Amino acid sequence: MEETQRKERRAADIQRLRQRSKNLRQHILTMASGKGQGYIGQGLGIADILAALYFYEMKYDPLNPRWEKRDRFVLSTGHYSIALWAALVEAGILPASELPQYGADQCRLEMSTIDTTPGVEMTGGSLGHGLGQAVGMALGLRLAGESSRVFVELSDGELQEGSVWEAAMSGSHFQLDNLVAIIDCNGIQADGPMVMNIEPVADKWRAFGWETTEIDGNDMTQIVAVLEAARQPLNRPKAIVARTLPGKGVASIENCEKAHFLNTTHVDWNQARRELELQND
Ligand SMILES: Cc1ncc(C[n+]2csc(CCOP(=O)(O)OP(=O)(O)O)c2C)c(N)n1
Repeated sequence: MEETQRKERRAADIQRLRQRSKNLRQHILTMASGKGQGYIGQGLGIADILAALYFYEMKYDPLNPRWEKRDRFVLSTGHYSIALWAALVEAGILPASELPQYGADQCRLEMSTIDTTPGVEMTGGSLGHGLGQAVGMALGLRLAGESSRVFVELSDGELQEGSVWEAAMSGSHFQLDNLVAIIDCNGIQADGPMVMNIEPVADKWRAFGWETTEIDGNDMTQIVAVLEAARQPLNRPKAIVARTLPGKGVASIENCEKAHFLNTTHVDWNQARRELELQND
């Protein structure tokens, strides 16, 4: 009986999170249709992971984004900001009325993250710095005796930066149990496939001493399971290698050859919104 109840609760959680993913993707479409361009493929690809982080795993206070006991989310790839804005709107930290301003001059929803916008831990733009900052945050929190955790997103192209591996080495050296890295492996880099081969990604993280799991980053059941497993104290940081599909959920964007920075004159927004609504994964 208990097992049946547990399974039912889990199925309800997954359904609820899938709805959150859809909401995030709708917010992304609102931003993209306003601007007519942006890093839309990456945003749609990583929406499931952000939905799980913000609505299943992380603790934060929408009314007080600087709450000292919050878990930290570091978006290392500043150009993925569109996904973070969607999550922060859905979490009630930013108002939905600002979505159409994405990428406009003087707005808070910049095309690359800026830490003056509520809910943002790190200004992004220059790749290769998020993990180092996340290591520092995790170490600082532990030294302060805080139980807060640090989640950091990285991209596959970013793994070509040497600074990532210095930080990876220190994360395991300091046995940062409170640190979880999520590597968004969407298979693209700038305007084409990966420039330099980075495989086997999971083996590299294991070699650097991280507890590593590889998942389908668009499968909510797998995302929830790996986040739960990452709570386990093992005296080492956790890496989640997430394979995602750029443009996930909108066929005309999924099929784009150059999905890194999209001009969206070809996208029929009403059709895209309907597609998202009809999805029952
Ligand atoms: C240090 C640094 N070098 C180069 C760039 C320029 N740049 C911006 S996005 C990008 C592609 C990075 O690969 P990835 O994040 O995997 O690509 P995506 O999935 O967004 O296509 C590059 C090279 C940068 N922002 N920072």
